[in-house]
Amino acid sequence: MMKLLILIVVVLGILAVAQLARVYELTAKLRGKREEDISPADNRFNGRMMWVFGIAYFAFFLWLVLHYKDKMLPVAASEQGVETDWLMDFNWWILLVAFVITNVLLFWFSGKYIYSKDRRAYWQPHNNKLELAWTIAPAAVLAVIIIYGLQSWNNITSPASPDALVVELYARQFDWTARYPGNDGGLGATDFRLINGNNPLGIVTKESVAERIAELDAEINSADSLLAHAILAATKEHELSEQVGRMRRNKTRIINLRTIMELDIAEKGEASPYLHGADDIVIKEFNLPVRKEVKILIRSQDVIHSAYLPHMRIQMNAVPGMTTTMKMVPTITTDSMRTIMADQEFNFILLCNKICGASHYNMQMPLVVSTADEHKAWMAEAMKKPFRPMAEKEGDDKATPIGTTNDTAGGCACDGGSASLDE
Ligand SMILES: [Cu+2]
Repeated sequence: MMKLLILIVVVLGILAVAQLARVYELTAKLRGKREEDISPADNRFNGRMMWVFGIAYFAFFLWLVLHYKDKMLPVAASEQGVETDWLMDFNWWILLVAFVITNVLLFWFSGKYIYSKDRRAYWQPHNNKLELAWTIAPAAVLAVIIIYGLQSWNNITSPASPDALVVELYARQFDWTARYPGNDGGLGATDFRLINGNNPLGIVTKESVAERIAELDAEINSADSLLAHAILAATKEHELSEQVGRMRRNKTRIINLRTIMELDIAEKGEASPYLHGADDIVIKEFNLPVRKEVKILIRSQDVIHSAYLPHMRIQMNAVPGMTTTMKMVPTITTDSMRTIMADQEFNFILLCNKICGASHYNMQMPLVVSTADEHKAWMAEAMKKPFRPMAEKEGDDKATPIGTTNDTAGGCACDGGSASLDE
């Protein structure tokens, strides 16, 4: 109701001003005054109003800064975040200086140099020195910003040290899964063709390859017998035989993968990534030890997502078909941050920062930063837990659009999306 009243007042106000302007125009006409004739008093009034507006403008700017100060992100909780904040503040200061100088001059000059009959404007068609100055000054400032920015970027994307903790974040519509290396200290190889309910990240091991081949065999057999014995509509029959063709091609590729795996193991022995997957910890929790460098590997199953940790000030796209990476060193534990924020419910958060579909807004996972000992205990606990298949996540299937891996029309939870991607 209040809003409606305000709206009515505003509309009536605008109408009143319009009517006043109209009255002014008519009286001016009656007095035989031309519209282009502007008296020195008018000029002076407009000049003063430019000053008044300038002051109001800066006052409003100051109010905005102070009012929304506490709505900003809290202190950066990683080494990289501190540097990113420096870079951001550096940019703000440059902007602030340019903003104040240009706007003070704009309003001051408009008020001061109002039209006067006795004054002629200075005509300066060209000035090389001036041109040079205002080209070089911004170029130099930009160069500094770019060099500084590249340095910060390298600090996040350059190779991590060999003893960094490695964690993989796996994105799909619409959740995150984390993968930690097990006791062998290395992450296993992955292949999207192996993705199924038991192996949501497609980790390649001898067992998972055998399991997937057996699964495909069973599906091919049942589809074949359906084709041989059931009476089907022509379109359905066509669809089904296409599907069998896809599954057969998929199987061939997995058999190729098996050969590659065997050759790699024969060549590299224990160092082969195909031997490291069996003990990987696949988990719907994200836990990092404080003050330890972490190398984050990021993959996506379906569309482009983006792993964003606002409190750490880092972000990297998750791109299907490739692994992206970033590194950071968390510096504040969740507990300390709760004290800093005076909020016992506070949690660091991993967000998806790329609009990736209907439930994008809810694609998130809390991050717990703990002490080294707490993290060790958490890892020990995590190793014991069997992985809870992704499909159990409540309400998930409703939000998943057609064409992703939940599309079971292909008869298999993993075939529809991946097979069509390949052909
Ligand atoms: Cu997403």
